[in-house]
Amino acid sequence: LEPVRLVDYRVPAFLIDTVHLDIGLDRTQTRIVATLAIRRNPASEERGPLKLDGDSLLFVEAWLDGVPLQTRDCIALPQSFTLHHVPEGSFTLTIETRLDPSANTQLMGLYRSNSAYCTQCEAEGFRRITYFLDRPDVLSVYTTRIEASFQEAPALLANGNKIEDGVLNHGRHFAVWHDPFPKPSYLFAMVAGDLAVVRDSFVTASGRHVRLEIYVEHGKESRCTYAMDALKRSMRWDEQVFGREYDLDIFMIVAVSDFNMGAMENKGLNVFNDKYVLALPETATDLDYANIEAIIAHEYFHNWTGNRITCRDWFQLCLKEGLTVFRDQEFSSDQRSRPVKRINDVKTLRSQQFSEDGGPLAHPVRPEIYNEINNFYTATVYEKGAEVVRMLKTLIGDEAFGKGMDLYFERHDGEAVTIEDFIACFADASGRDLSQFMLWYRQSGTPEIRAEGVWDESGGTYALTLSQILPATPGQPQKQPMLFPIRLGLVGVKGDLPIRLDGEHFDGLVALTEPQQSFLFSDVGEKPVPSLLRGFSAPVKLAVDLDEEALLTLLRADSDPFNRWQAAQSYALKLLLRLVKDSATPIDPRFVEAISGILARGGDDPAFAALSLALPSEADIAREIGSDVDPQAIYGARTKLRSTLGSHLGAELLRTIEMMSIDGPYSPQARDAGRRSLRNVALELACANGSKAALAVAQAQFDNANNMTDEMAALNTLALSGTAAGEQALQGFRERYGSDPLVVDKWMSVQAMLPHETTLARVKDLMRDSAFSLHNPNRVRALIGAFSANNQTQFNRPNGEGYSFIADIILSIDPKNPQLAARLLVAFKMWRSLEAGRRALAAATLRDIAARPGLSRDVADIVQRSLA
Ligand code: B3K
Ligand code: ZN
Repeated sequence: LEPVRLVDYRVPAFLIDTVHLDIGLDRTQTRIVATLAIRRNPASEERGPLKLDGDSLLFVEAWLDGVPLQTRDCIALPQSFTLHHVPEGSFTLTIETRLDPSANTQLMGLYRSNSAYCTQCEAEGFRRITYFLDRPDVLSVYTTRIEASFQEAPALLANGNKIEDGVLNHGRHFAVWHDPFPKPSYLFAMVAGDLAVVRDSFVTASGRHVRLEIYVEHGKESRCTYAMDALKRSMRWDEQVFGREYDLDIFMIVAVSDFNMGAMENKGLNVFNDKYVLALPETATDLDYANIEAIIAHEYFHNWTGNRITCRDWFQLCLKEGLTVFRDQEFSSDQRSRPVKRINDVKTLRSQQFSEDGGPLAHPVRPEIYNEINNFYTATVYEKGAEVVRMLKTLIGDEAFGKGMDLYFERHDGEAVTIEDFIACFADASGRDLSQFMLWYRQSGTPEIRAEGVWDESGGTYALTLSQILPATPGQPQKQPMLFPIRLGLVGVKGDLPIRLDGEHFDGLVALTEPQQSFLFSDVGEKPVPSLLRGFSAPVKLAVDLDEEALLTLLRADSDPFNRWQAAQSYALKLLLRLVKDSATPIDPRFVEAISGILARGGDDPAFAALSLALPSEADIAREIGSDVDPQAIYGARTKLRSTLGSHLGAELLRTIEMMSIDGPYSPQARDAGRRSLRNVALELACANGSKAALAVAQAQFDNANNMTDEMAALNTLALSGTAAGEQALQGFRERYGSDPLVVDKWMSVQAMLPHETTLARVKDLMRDSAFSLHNPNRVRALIGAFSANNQTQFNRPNGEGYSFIADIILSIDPKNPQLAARLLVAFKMWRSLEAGRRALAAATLRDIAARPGLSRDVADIVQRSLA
């Protein structure tokens, strides 16, 4: 593999001011004629020939300023096009290529999904359509003419505004789209097909009218209502909170069923995985609704953070992704409950990002080297990238952060920039030196913060010592001390103590900049419990020795909701770790009592209570143990704690289930979703000891639910019980929803995640189900991905069968869709922390994959880094 390095960045030797694309659609013989207005980049020293990127292209012909090029003038290969003698000044280069969209199984470039044509260009898919300087710092104004059979593709869409359309001979028609905003090639998109459209409109703050259109398969129109509503709320929110207005006359979203990721922010024409657009109460869960809201917002917000201001190179991916995730998190917090959103985001961060950062695939938020850029759309770039923006806001304060954002938009609109450019805006706005802060972009690994406190009763002081430990990560044995915003408070029996730091009223925030630092708080009249890292103010592992009593104090009296939740988690984790070591450890009655207390107060904030009741996951426990992990022992410990809680709290759980039931029609709003989540967590716990009464409640819920959230929760609980009723429910569900792929995906996932001995055989059976296909990423992720990523005991079967099963699937998908195959392979990211037997089997499986000839770059890169 040939790595690409940040230090090798050079400005482009040529600029492409305009692009005219002429696309003649045909299922197997699509004709592309690209006319590029090119000139040498005055900022570049390079004087050589013009070399354009290509990927598997079939060249037909080329013209220079309208004159056909001879074979001696240029070399056209599948992977590149070179023009030897470049004219002085501006010139036009016209290149014709042929594509076979039907044969495109990678889902990059121009491909077919069901009966529609669509494109995906980020990161390097445009070069699969035509030869180009396919890099994000080449910004061009695009005009796209699409021609197709009217019957096959009545809808012809591309970026920008439609400037012309018309009817042609032989049943063909055309449309011309013009996008006035210069953009990099990765934001190009084109869609054509026989699609239904749902229309709405939006008036911007300055009074401009914008047409909104969502395109879906015929018959799915009624499933777009929520997405459209989320879009309008996103547009308003970005005006109100970031002062950003939409800029074209039309904004379109297309839902397709074959898509490698969640969605894509192409200028004015977002393309979505249909899973993140389509929703009806009877087909989508509360989580689906929340995801739709967040992803619609995320892609829309990219219009400013990503599109108007884009990345100079792919190393800067977090410039747009970390910032846009931060923005969508803030949006969801404002639309729903801020503490609940924060807890959920931290759960995702810990499960996805901390595990990545602690294993062989660890990389900085801004990587400095890559083999395959598609493998860097990671939790580190996205989720940790968002945490870095959040920390910046915490450090410099809301006002300076707002000014910094305004400055960023003002200074860099229309440019392709770097993280340094971004951070400079905040340094300028706040007057702060942010050079140490930059280490968050450069140093990989999850820092550990150790805290120790000493209370001096007679002097009424509390000395808190914080130290930072920065573990070695791939390629980074040594690290420099980093800057951490630590929100904290001291909590007494009745709540937060009003304390002073260095004689001043303490505002709740300290900055840790040294390897070790002490802070002396005064006015501490009673023995305090430190509440550290409030709101999870930095993405770190916190090591602080709090005993059970201290955790109970926080759980009861901390003013910070995140740390109240964290106290319950930490308590459960303490218990679980003891149970993993010794399964005979008795369950601490104070914990059961605390859970009972959470149940009793559940009605105050059901969503929050539900999160507090949910025990740390098997993966959470594994991460905490860190090495020589035995997934079966973890499962056993967690099962024992769940069933003990179920037995001790049976009556209270049933009461909560009853209290949280909702009369009337389904609403996806946070209030009702919170009640359902508490009800369903309680249901799962109540059934954990096999209680007949509780299982009967689950059965009734399964039979009578008026929404997919409750139906799925009941199905999951029944299936987990391993009873005949569970099997019957699974069968009934399949019969009920057989024709709805997105719902059948859920049914597949539930079964793939069952922690039962029979699950692997079941998954193999399900692969023969008519609804399954190895070609569709959603199907593969629902069944195979759910098994490998979310079934700790069965994926990690002690005999290695789980590993070899996944390896075979990866190898069979790789030739068709390398991105999908590489994603599945990431399931091995924690292999080094397993106990010796499983570790050896996982290593053997990885080595076997690595030894196969003809691996894609995507898979080769992941497997090599995993083994390094
Ligand atoms: N920018 C796209 C991701 C593209 C992934 C390419 N392999 C979606 C998003 O983050 O909004
Ligand atoms: Zn994004």
